[in-house]
Amino acid sequence: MGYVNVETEGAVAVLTIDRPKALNALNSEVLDDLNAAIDGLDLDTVRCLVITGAGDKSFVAGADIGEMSTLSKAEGEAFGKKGNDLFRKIETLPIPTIAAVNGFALGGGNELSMSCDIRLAAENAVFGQPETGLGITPGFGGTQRLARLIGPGYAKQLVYSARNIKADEALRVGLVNAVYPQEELLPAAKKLAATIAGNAPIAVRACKKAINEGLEQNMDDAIVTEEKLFGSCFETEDQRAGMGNFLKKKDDPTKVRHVAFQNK
Ligand code: DAK
Repeated sequence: MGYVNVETEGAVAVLTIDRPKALNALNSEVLDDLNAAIDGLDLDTVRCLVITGAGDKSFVAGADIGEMSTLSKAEGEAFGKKGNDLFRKIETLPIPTIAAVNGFALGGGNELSMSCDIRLAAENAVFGQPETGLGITPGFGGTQRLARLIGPGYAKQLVYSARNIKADEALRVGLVNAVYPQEELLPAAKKLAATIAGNAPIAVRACKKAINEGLEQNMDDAIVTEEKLFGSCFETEDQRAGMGNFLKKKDDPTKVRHVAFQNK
């Protein structure tokens, strides 16, 4: 697909945004290609998704400033909606998502990484919301997701000041989960994705839903959300296989039995 390469290894899919001449900046075509790539995933077989950028310099250097510079108010709103609809689709995708941030993650790039469940970074990664320096607000959910992820105080400081931060600071404030040397980043992301994909898919999906939906609710309602999703795992083949495996292991503690979960 034009600006997005899709590679599937077992139950893990890797989407690579590939627009090197603009450091993988998001123009309308890249957004369309990313949307089509996500729609094209076979969620019966793919159990975890990794999103990364081509090359070793940039994840995504933001929304395309050239394209945005001439937008009218109405066009700006439409562009914002296109990105927001896509990022929300990624955020609510039933399967877990990992952003492997291999360089600049600025503006829309940071916002894309934040629409994923987990962020892993290369040592050269740079994060930021530079929009106020460009005369605009973050437009793809940056004000909302950054504040939820790292807390309003630090998010406000970064958004108001338009200051970029390096991987070590991103790790310290909890924006990323881990930092790797550049060449180890994608293998580490794929390894984590494979670990996640090896667990019971119905349960993993239910956990994602429980965490995402519960965070939008008060604790009483959130606990009910969890109860329902917990209940939904029962009578599945995966629940029977997973618990059965544990009980069998108890009979023979020297044997480690791997469960091949069926997603049923
Ligand atoms: N857009 C378009 N082209 C970009 C780009 C971008 N965001 N970032 C880099 N490029 C292009 C450069 O123009 C250059 O192209 P040529 O001149 O070679 O043709 C090429 O990529 C290489 O970049 P540099 O030569 O600048 O490379 P350096 O290593 O010197 O610098 C840099 C790398 C990432 C520090 C620098 O390129 C940079 O500052 N880029 C801009 C980063 C940025 O400000 N990103 C945030 C964009 S704002 C909204 C919807 C969405 C948004 C807002 C509102 N609504 C509609 C409500 C989102 C906004 C953003 O994402």
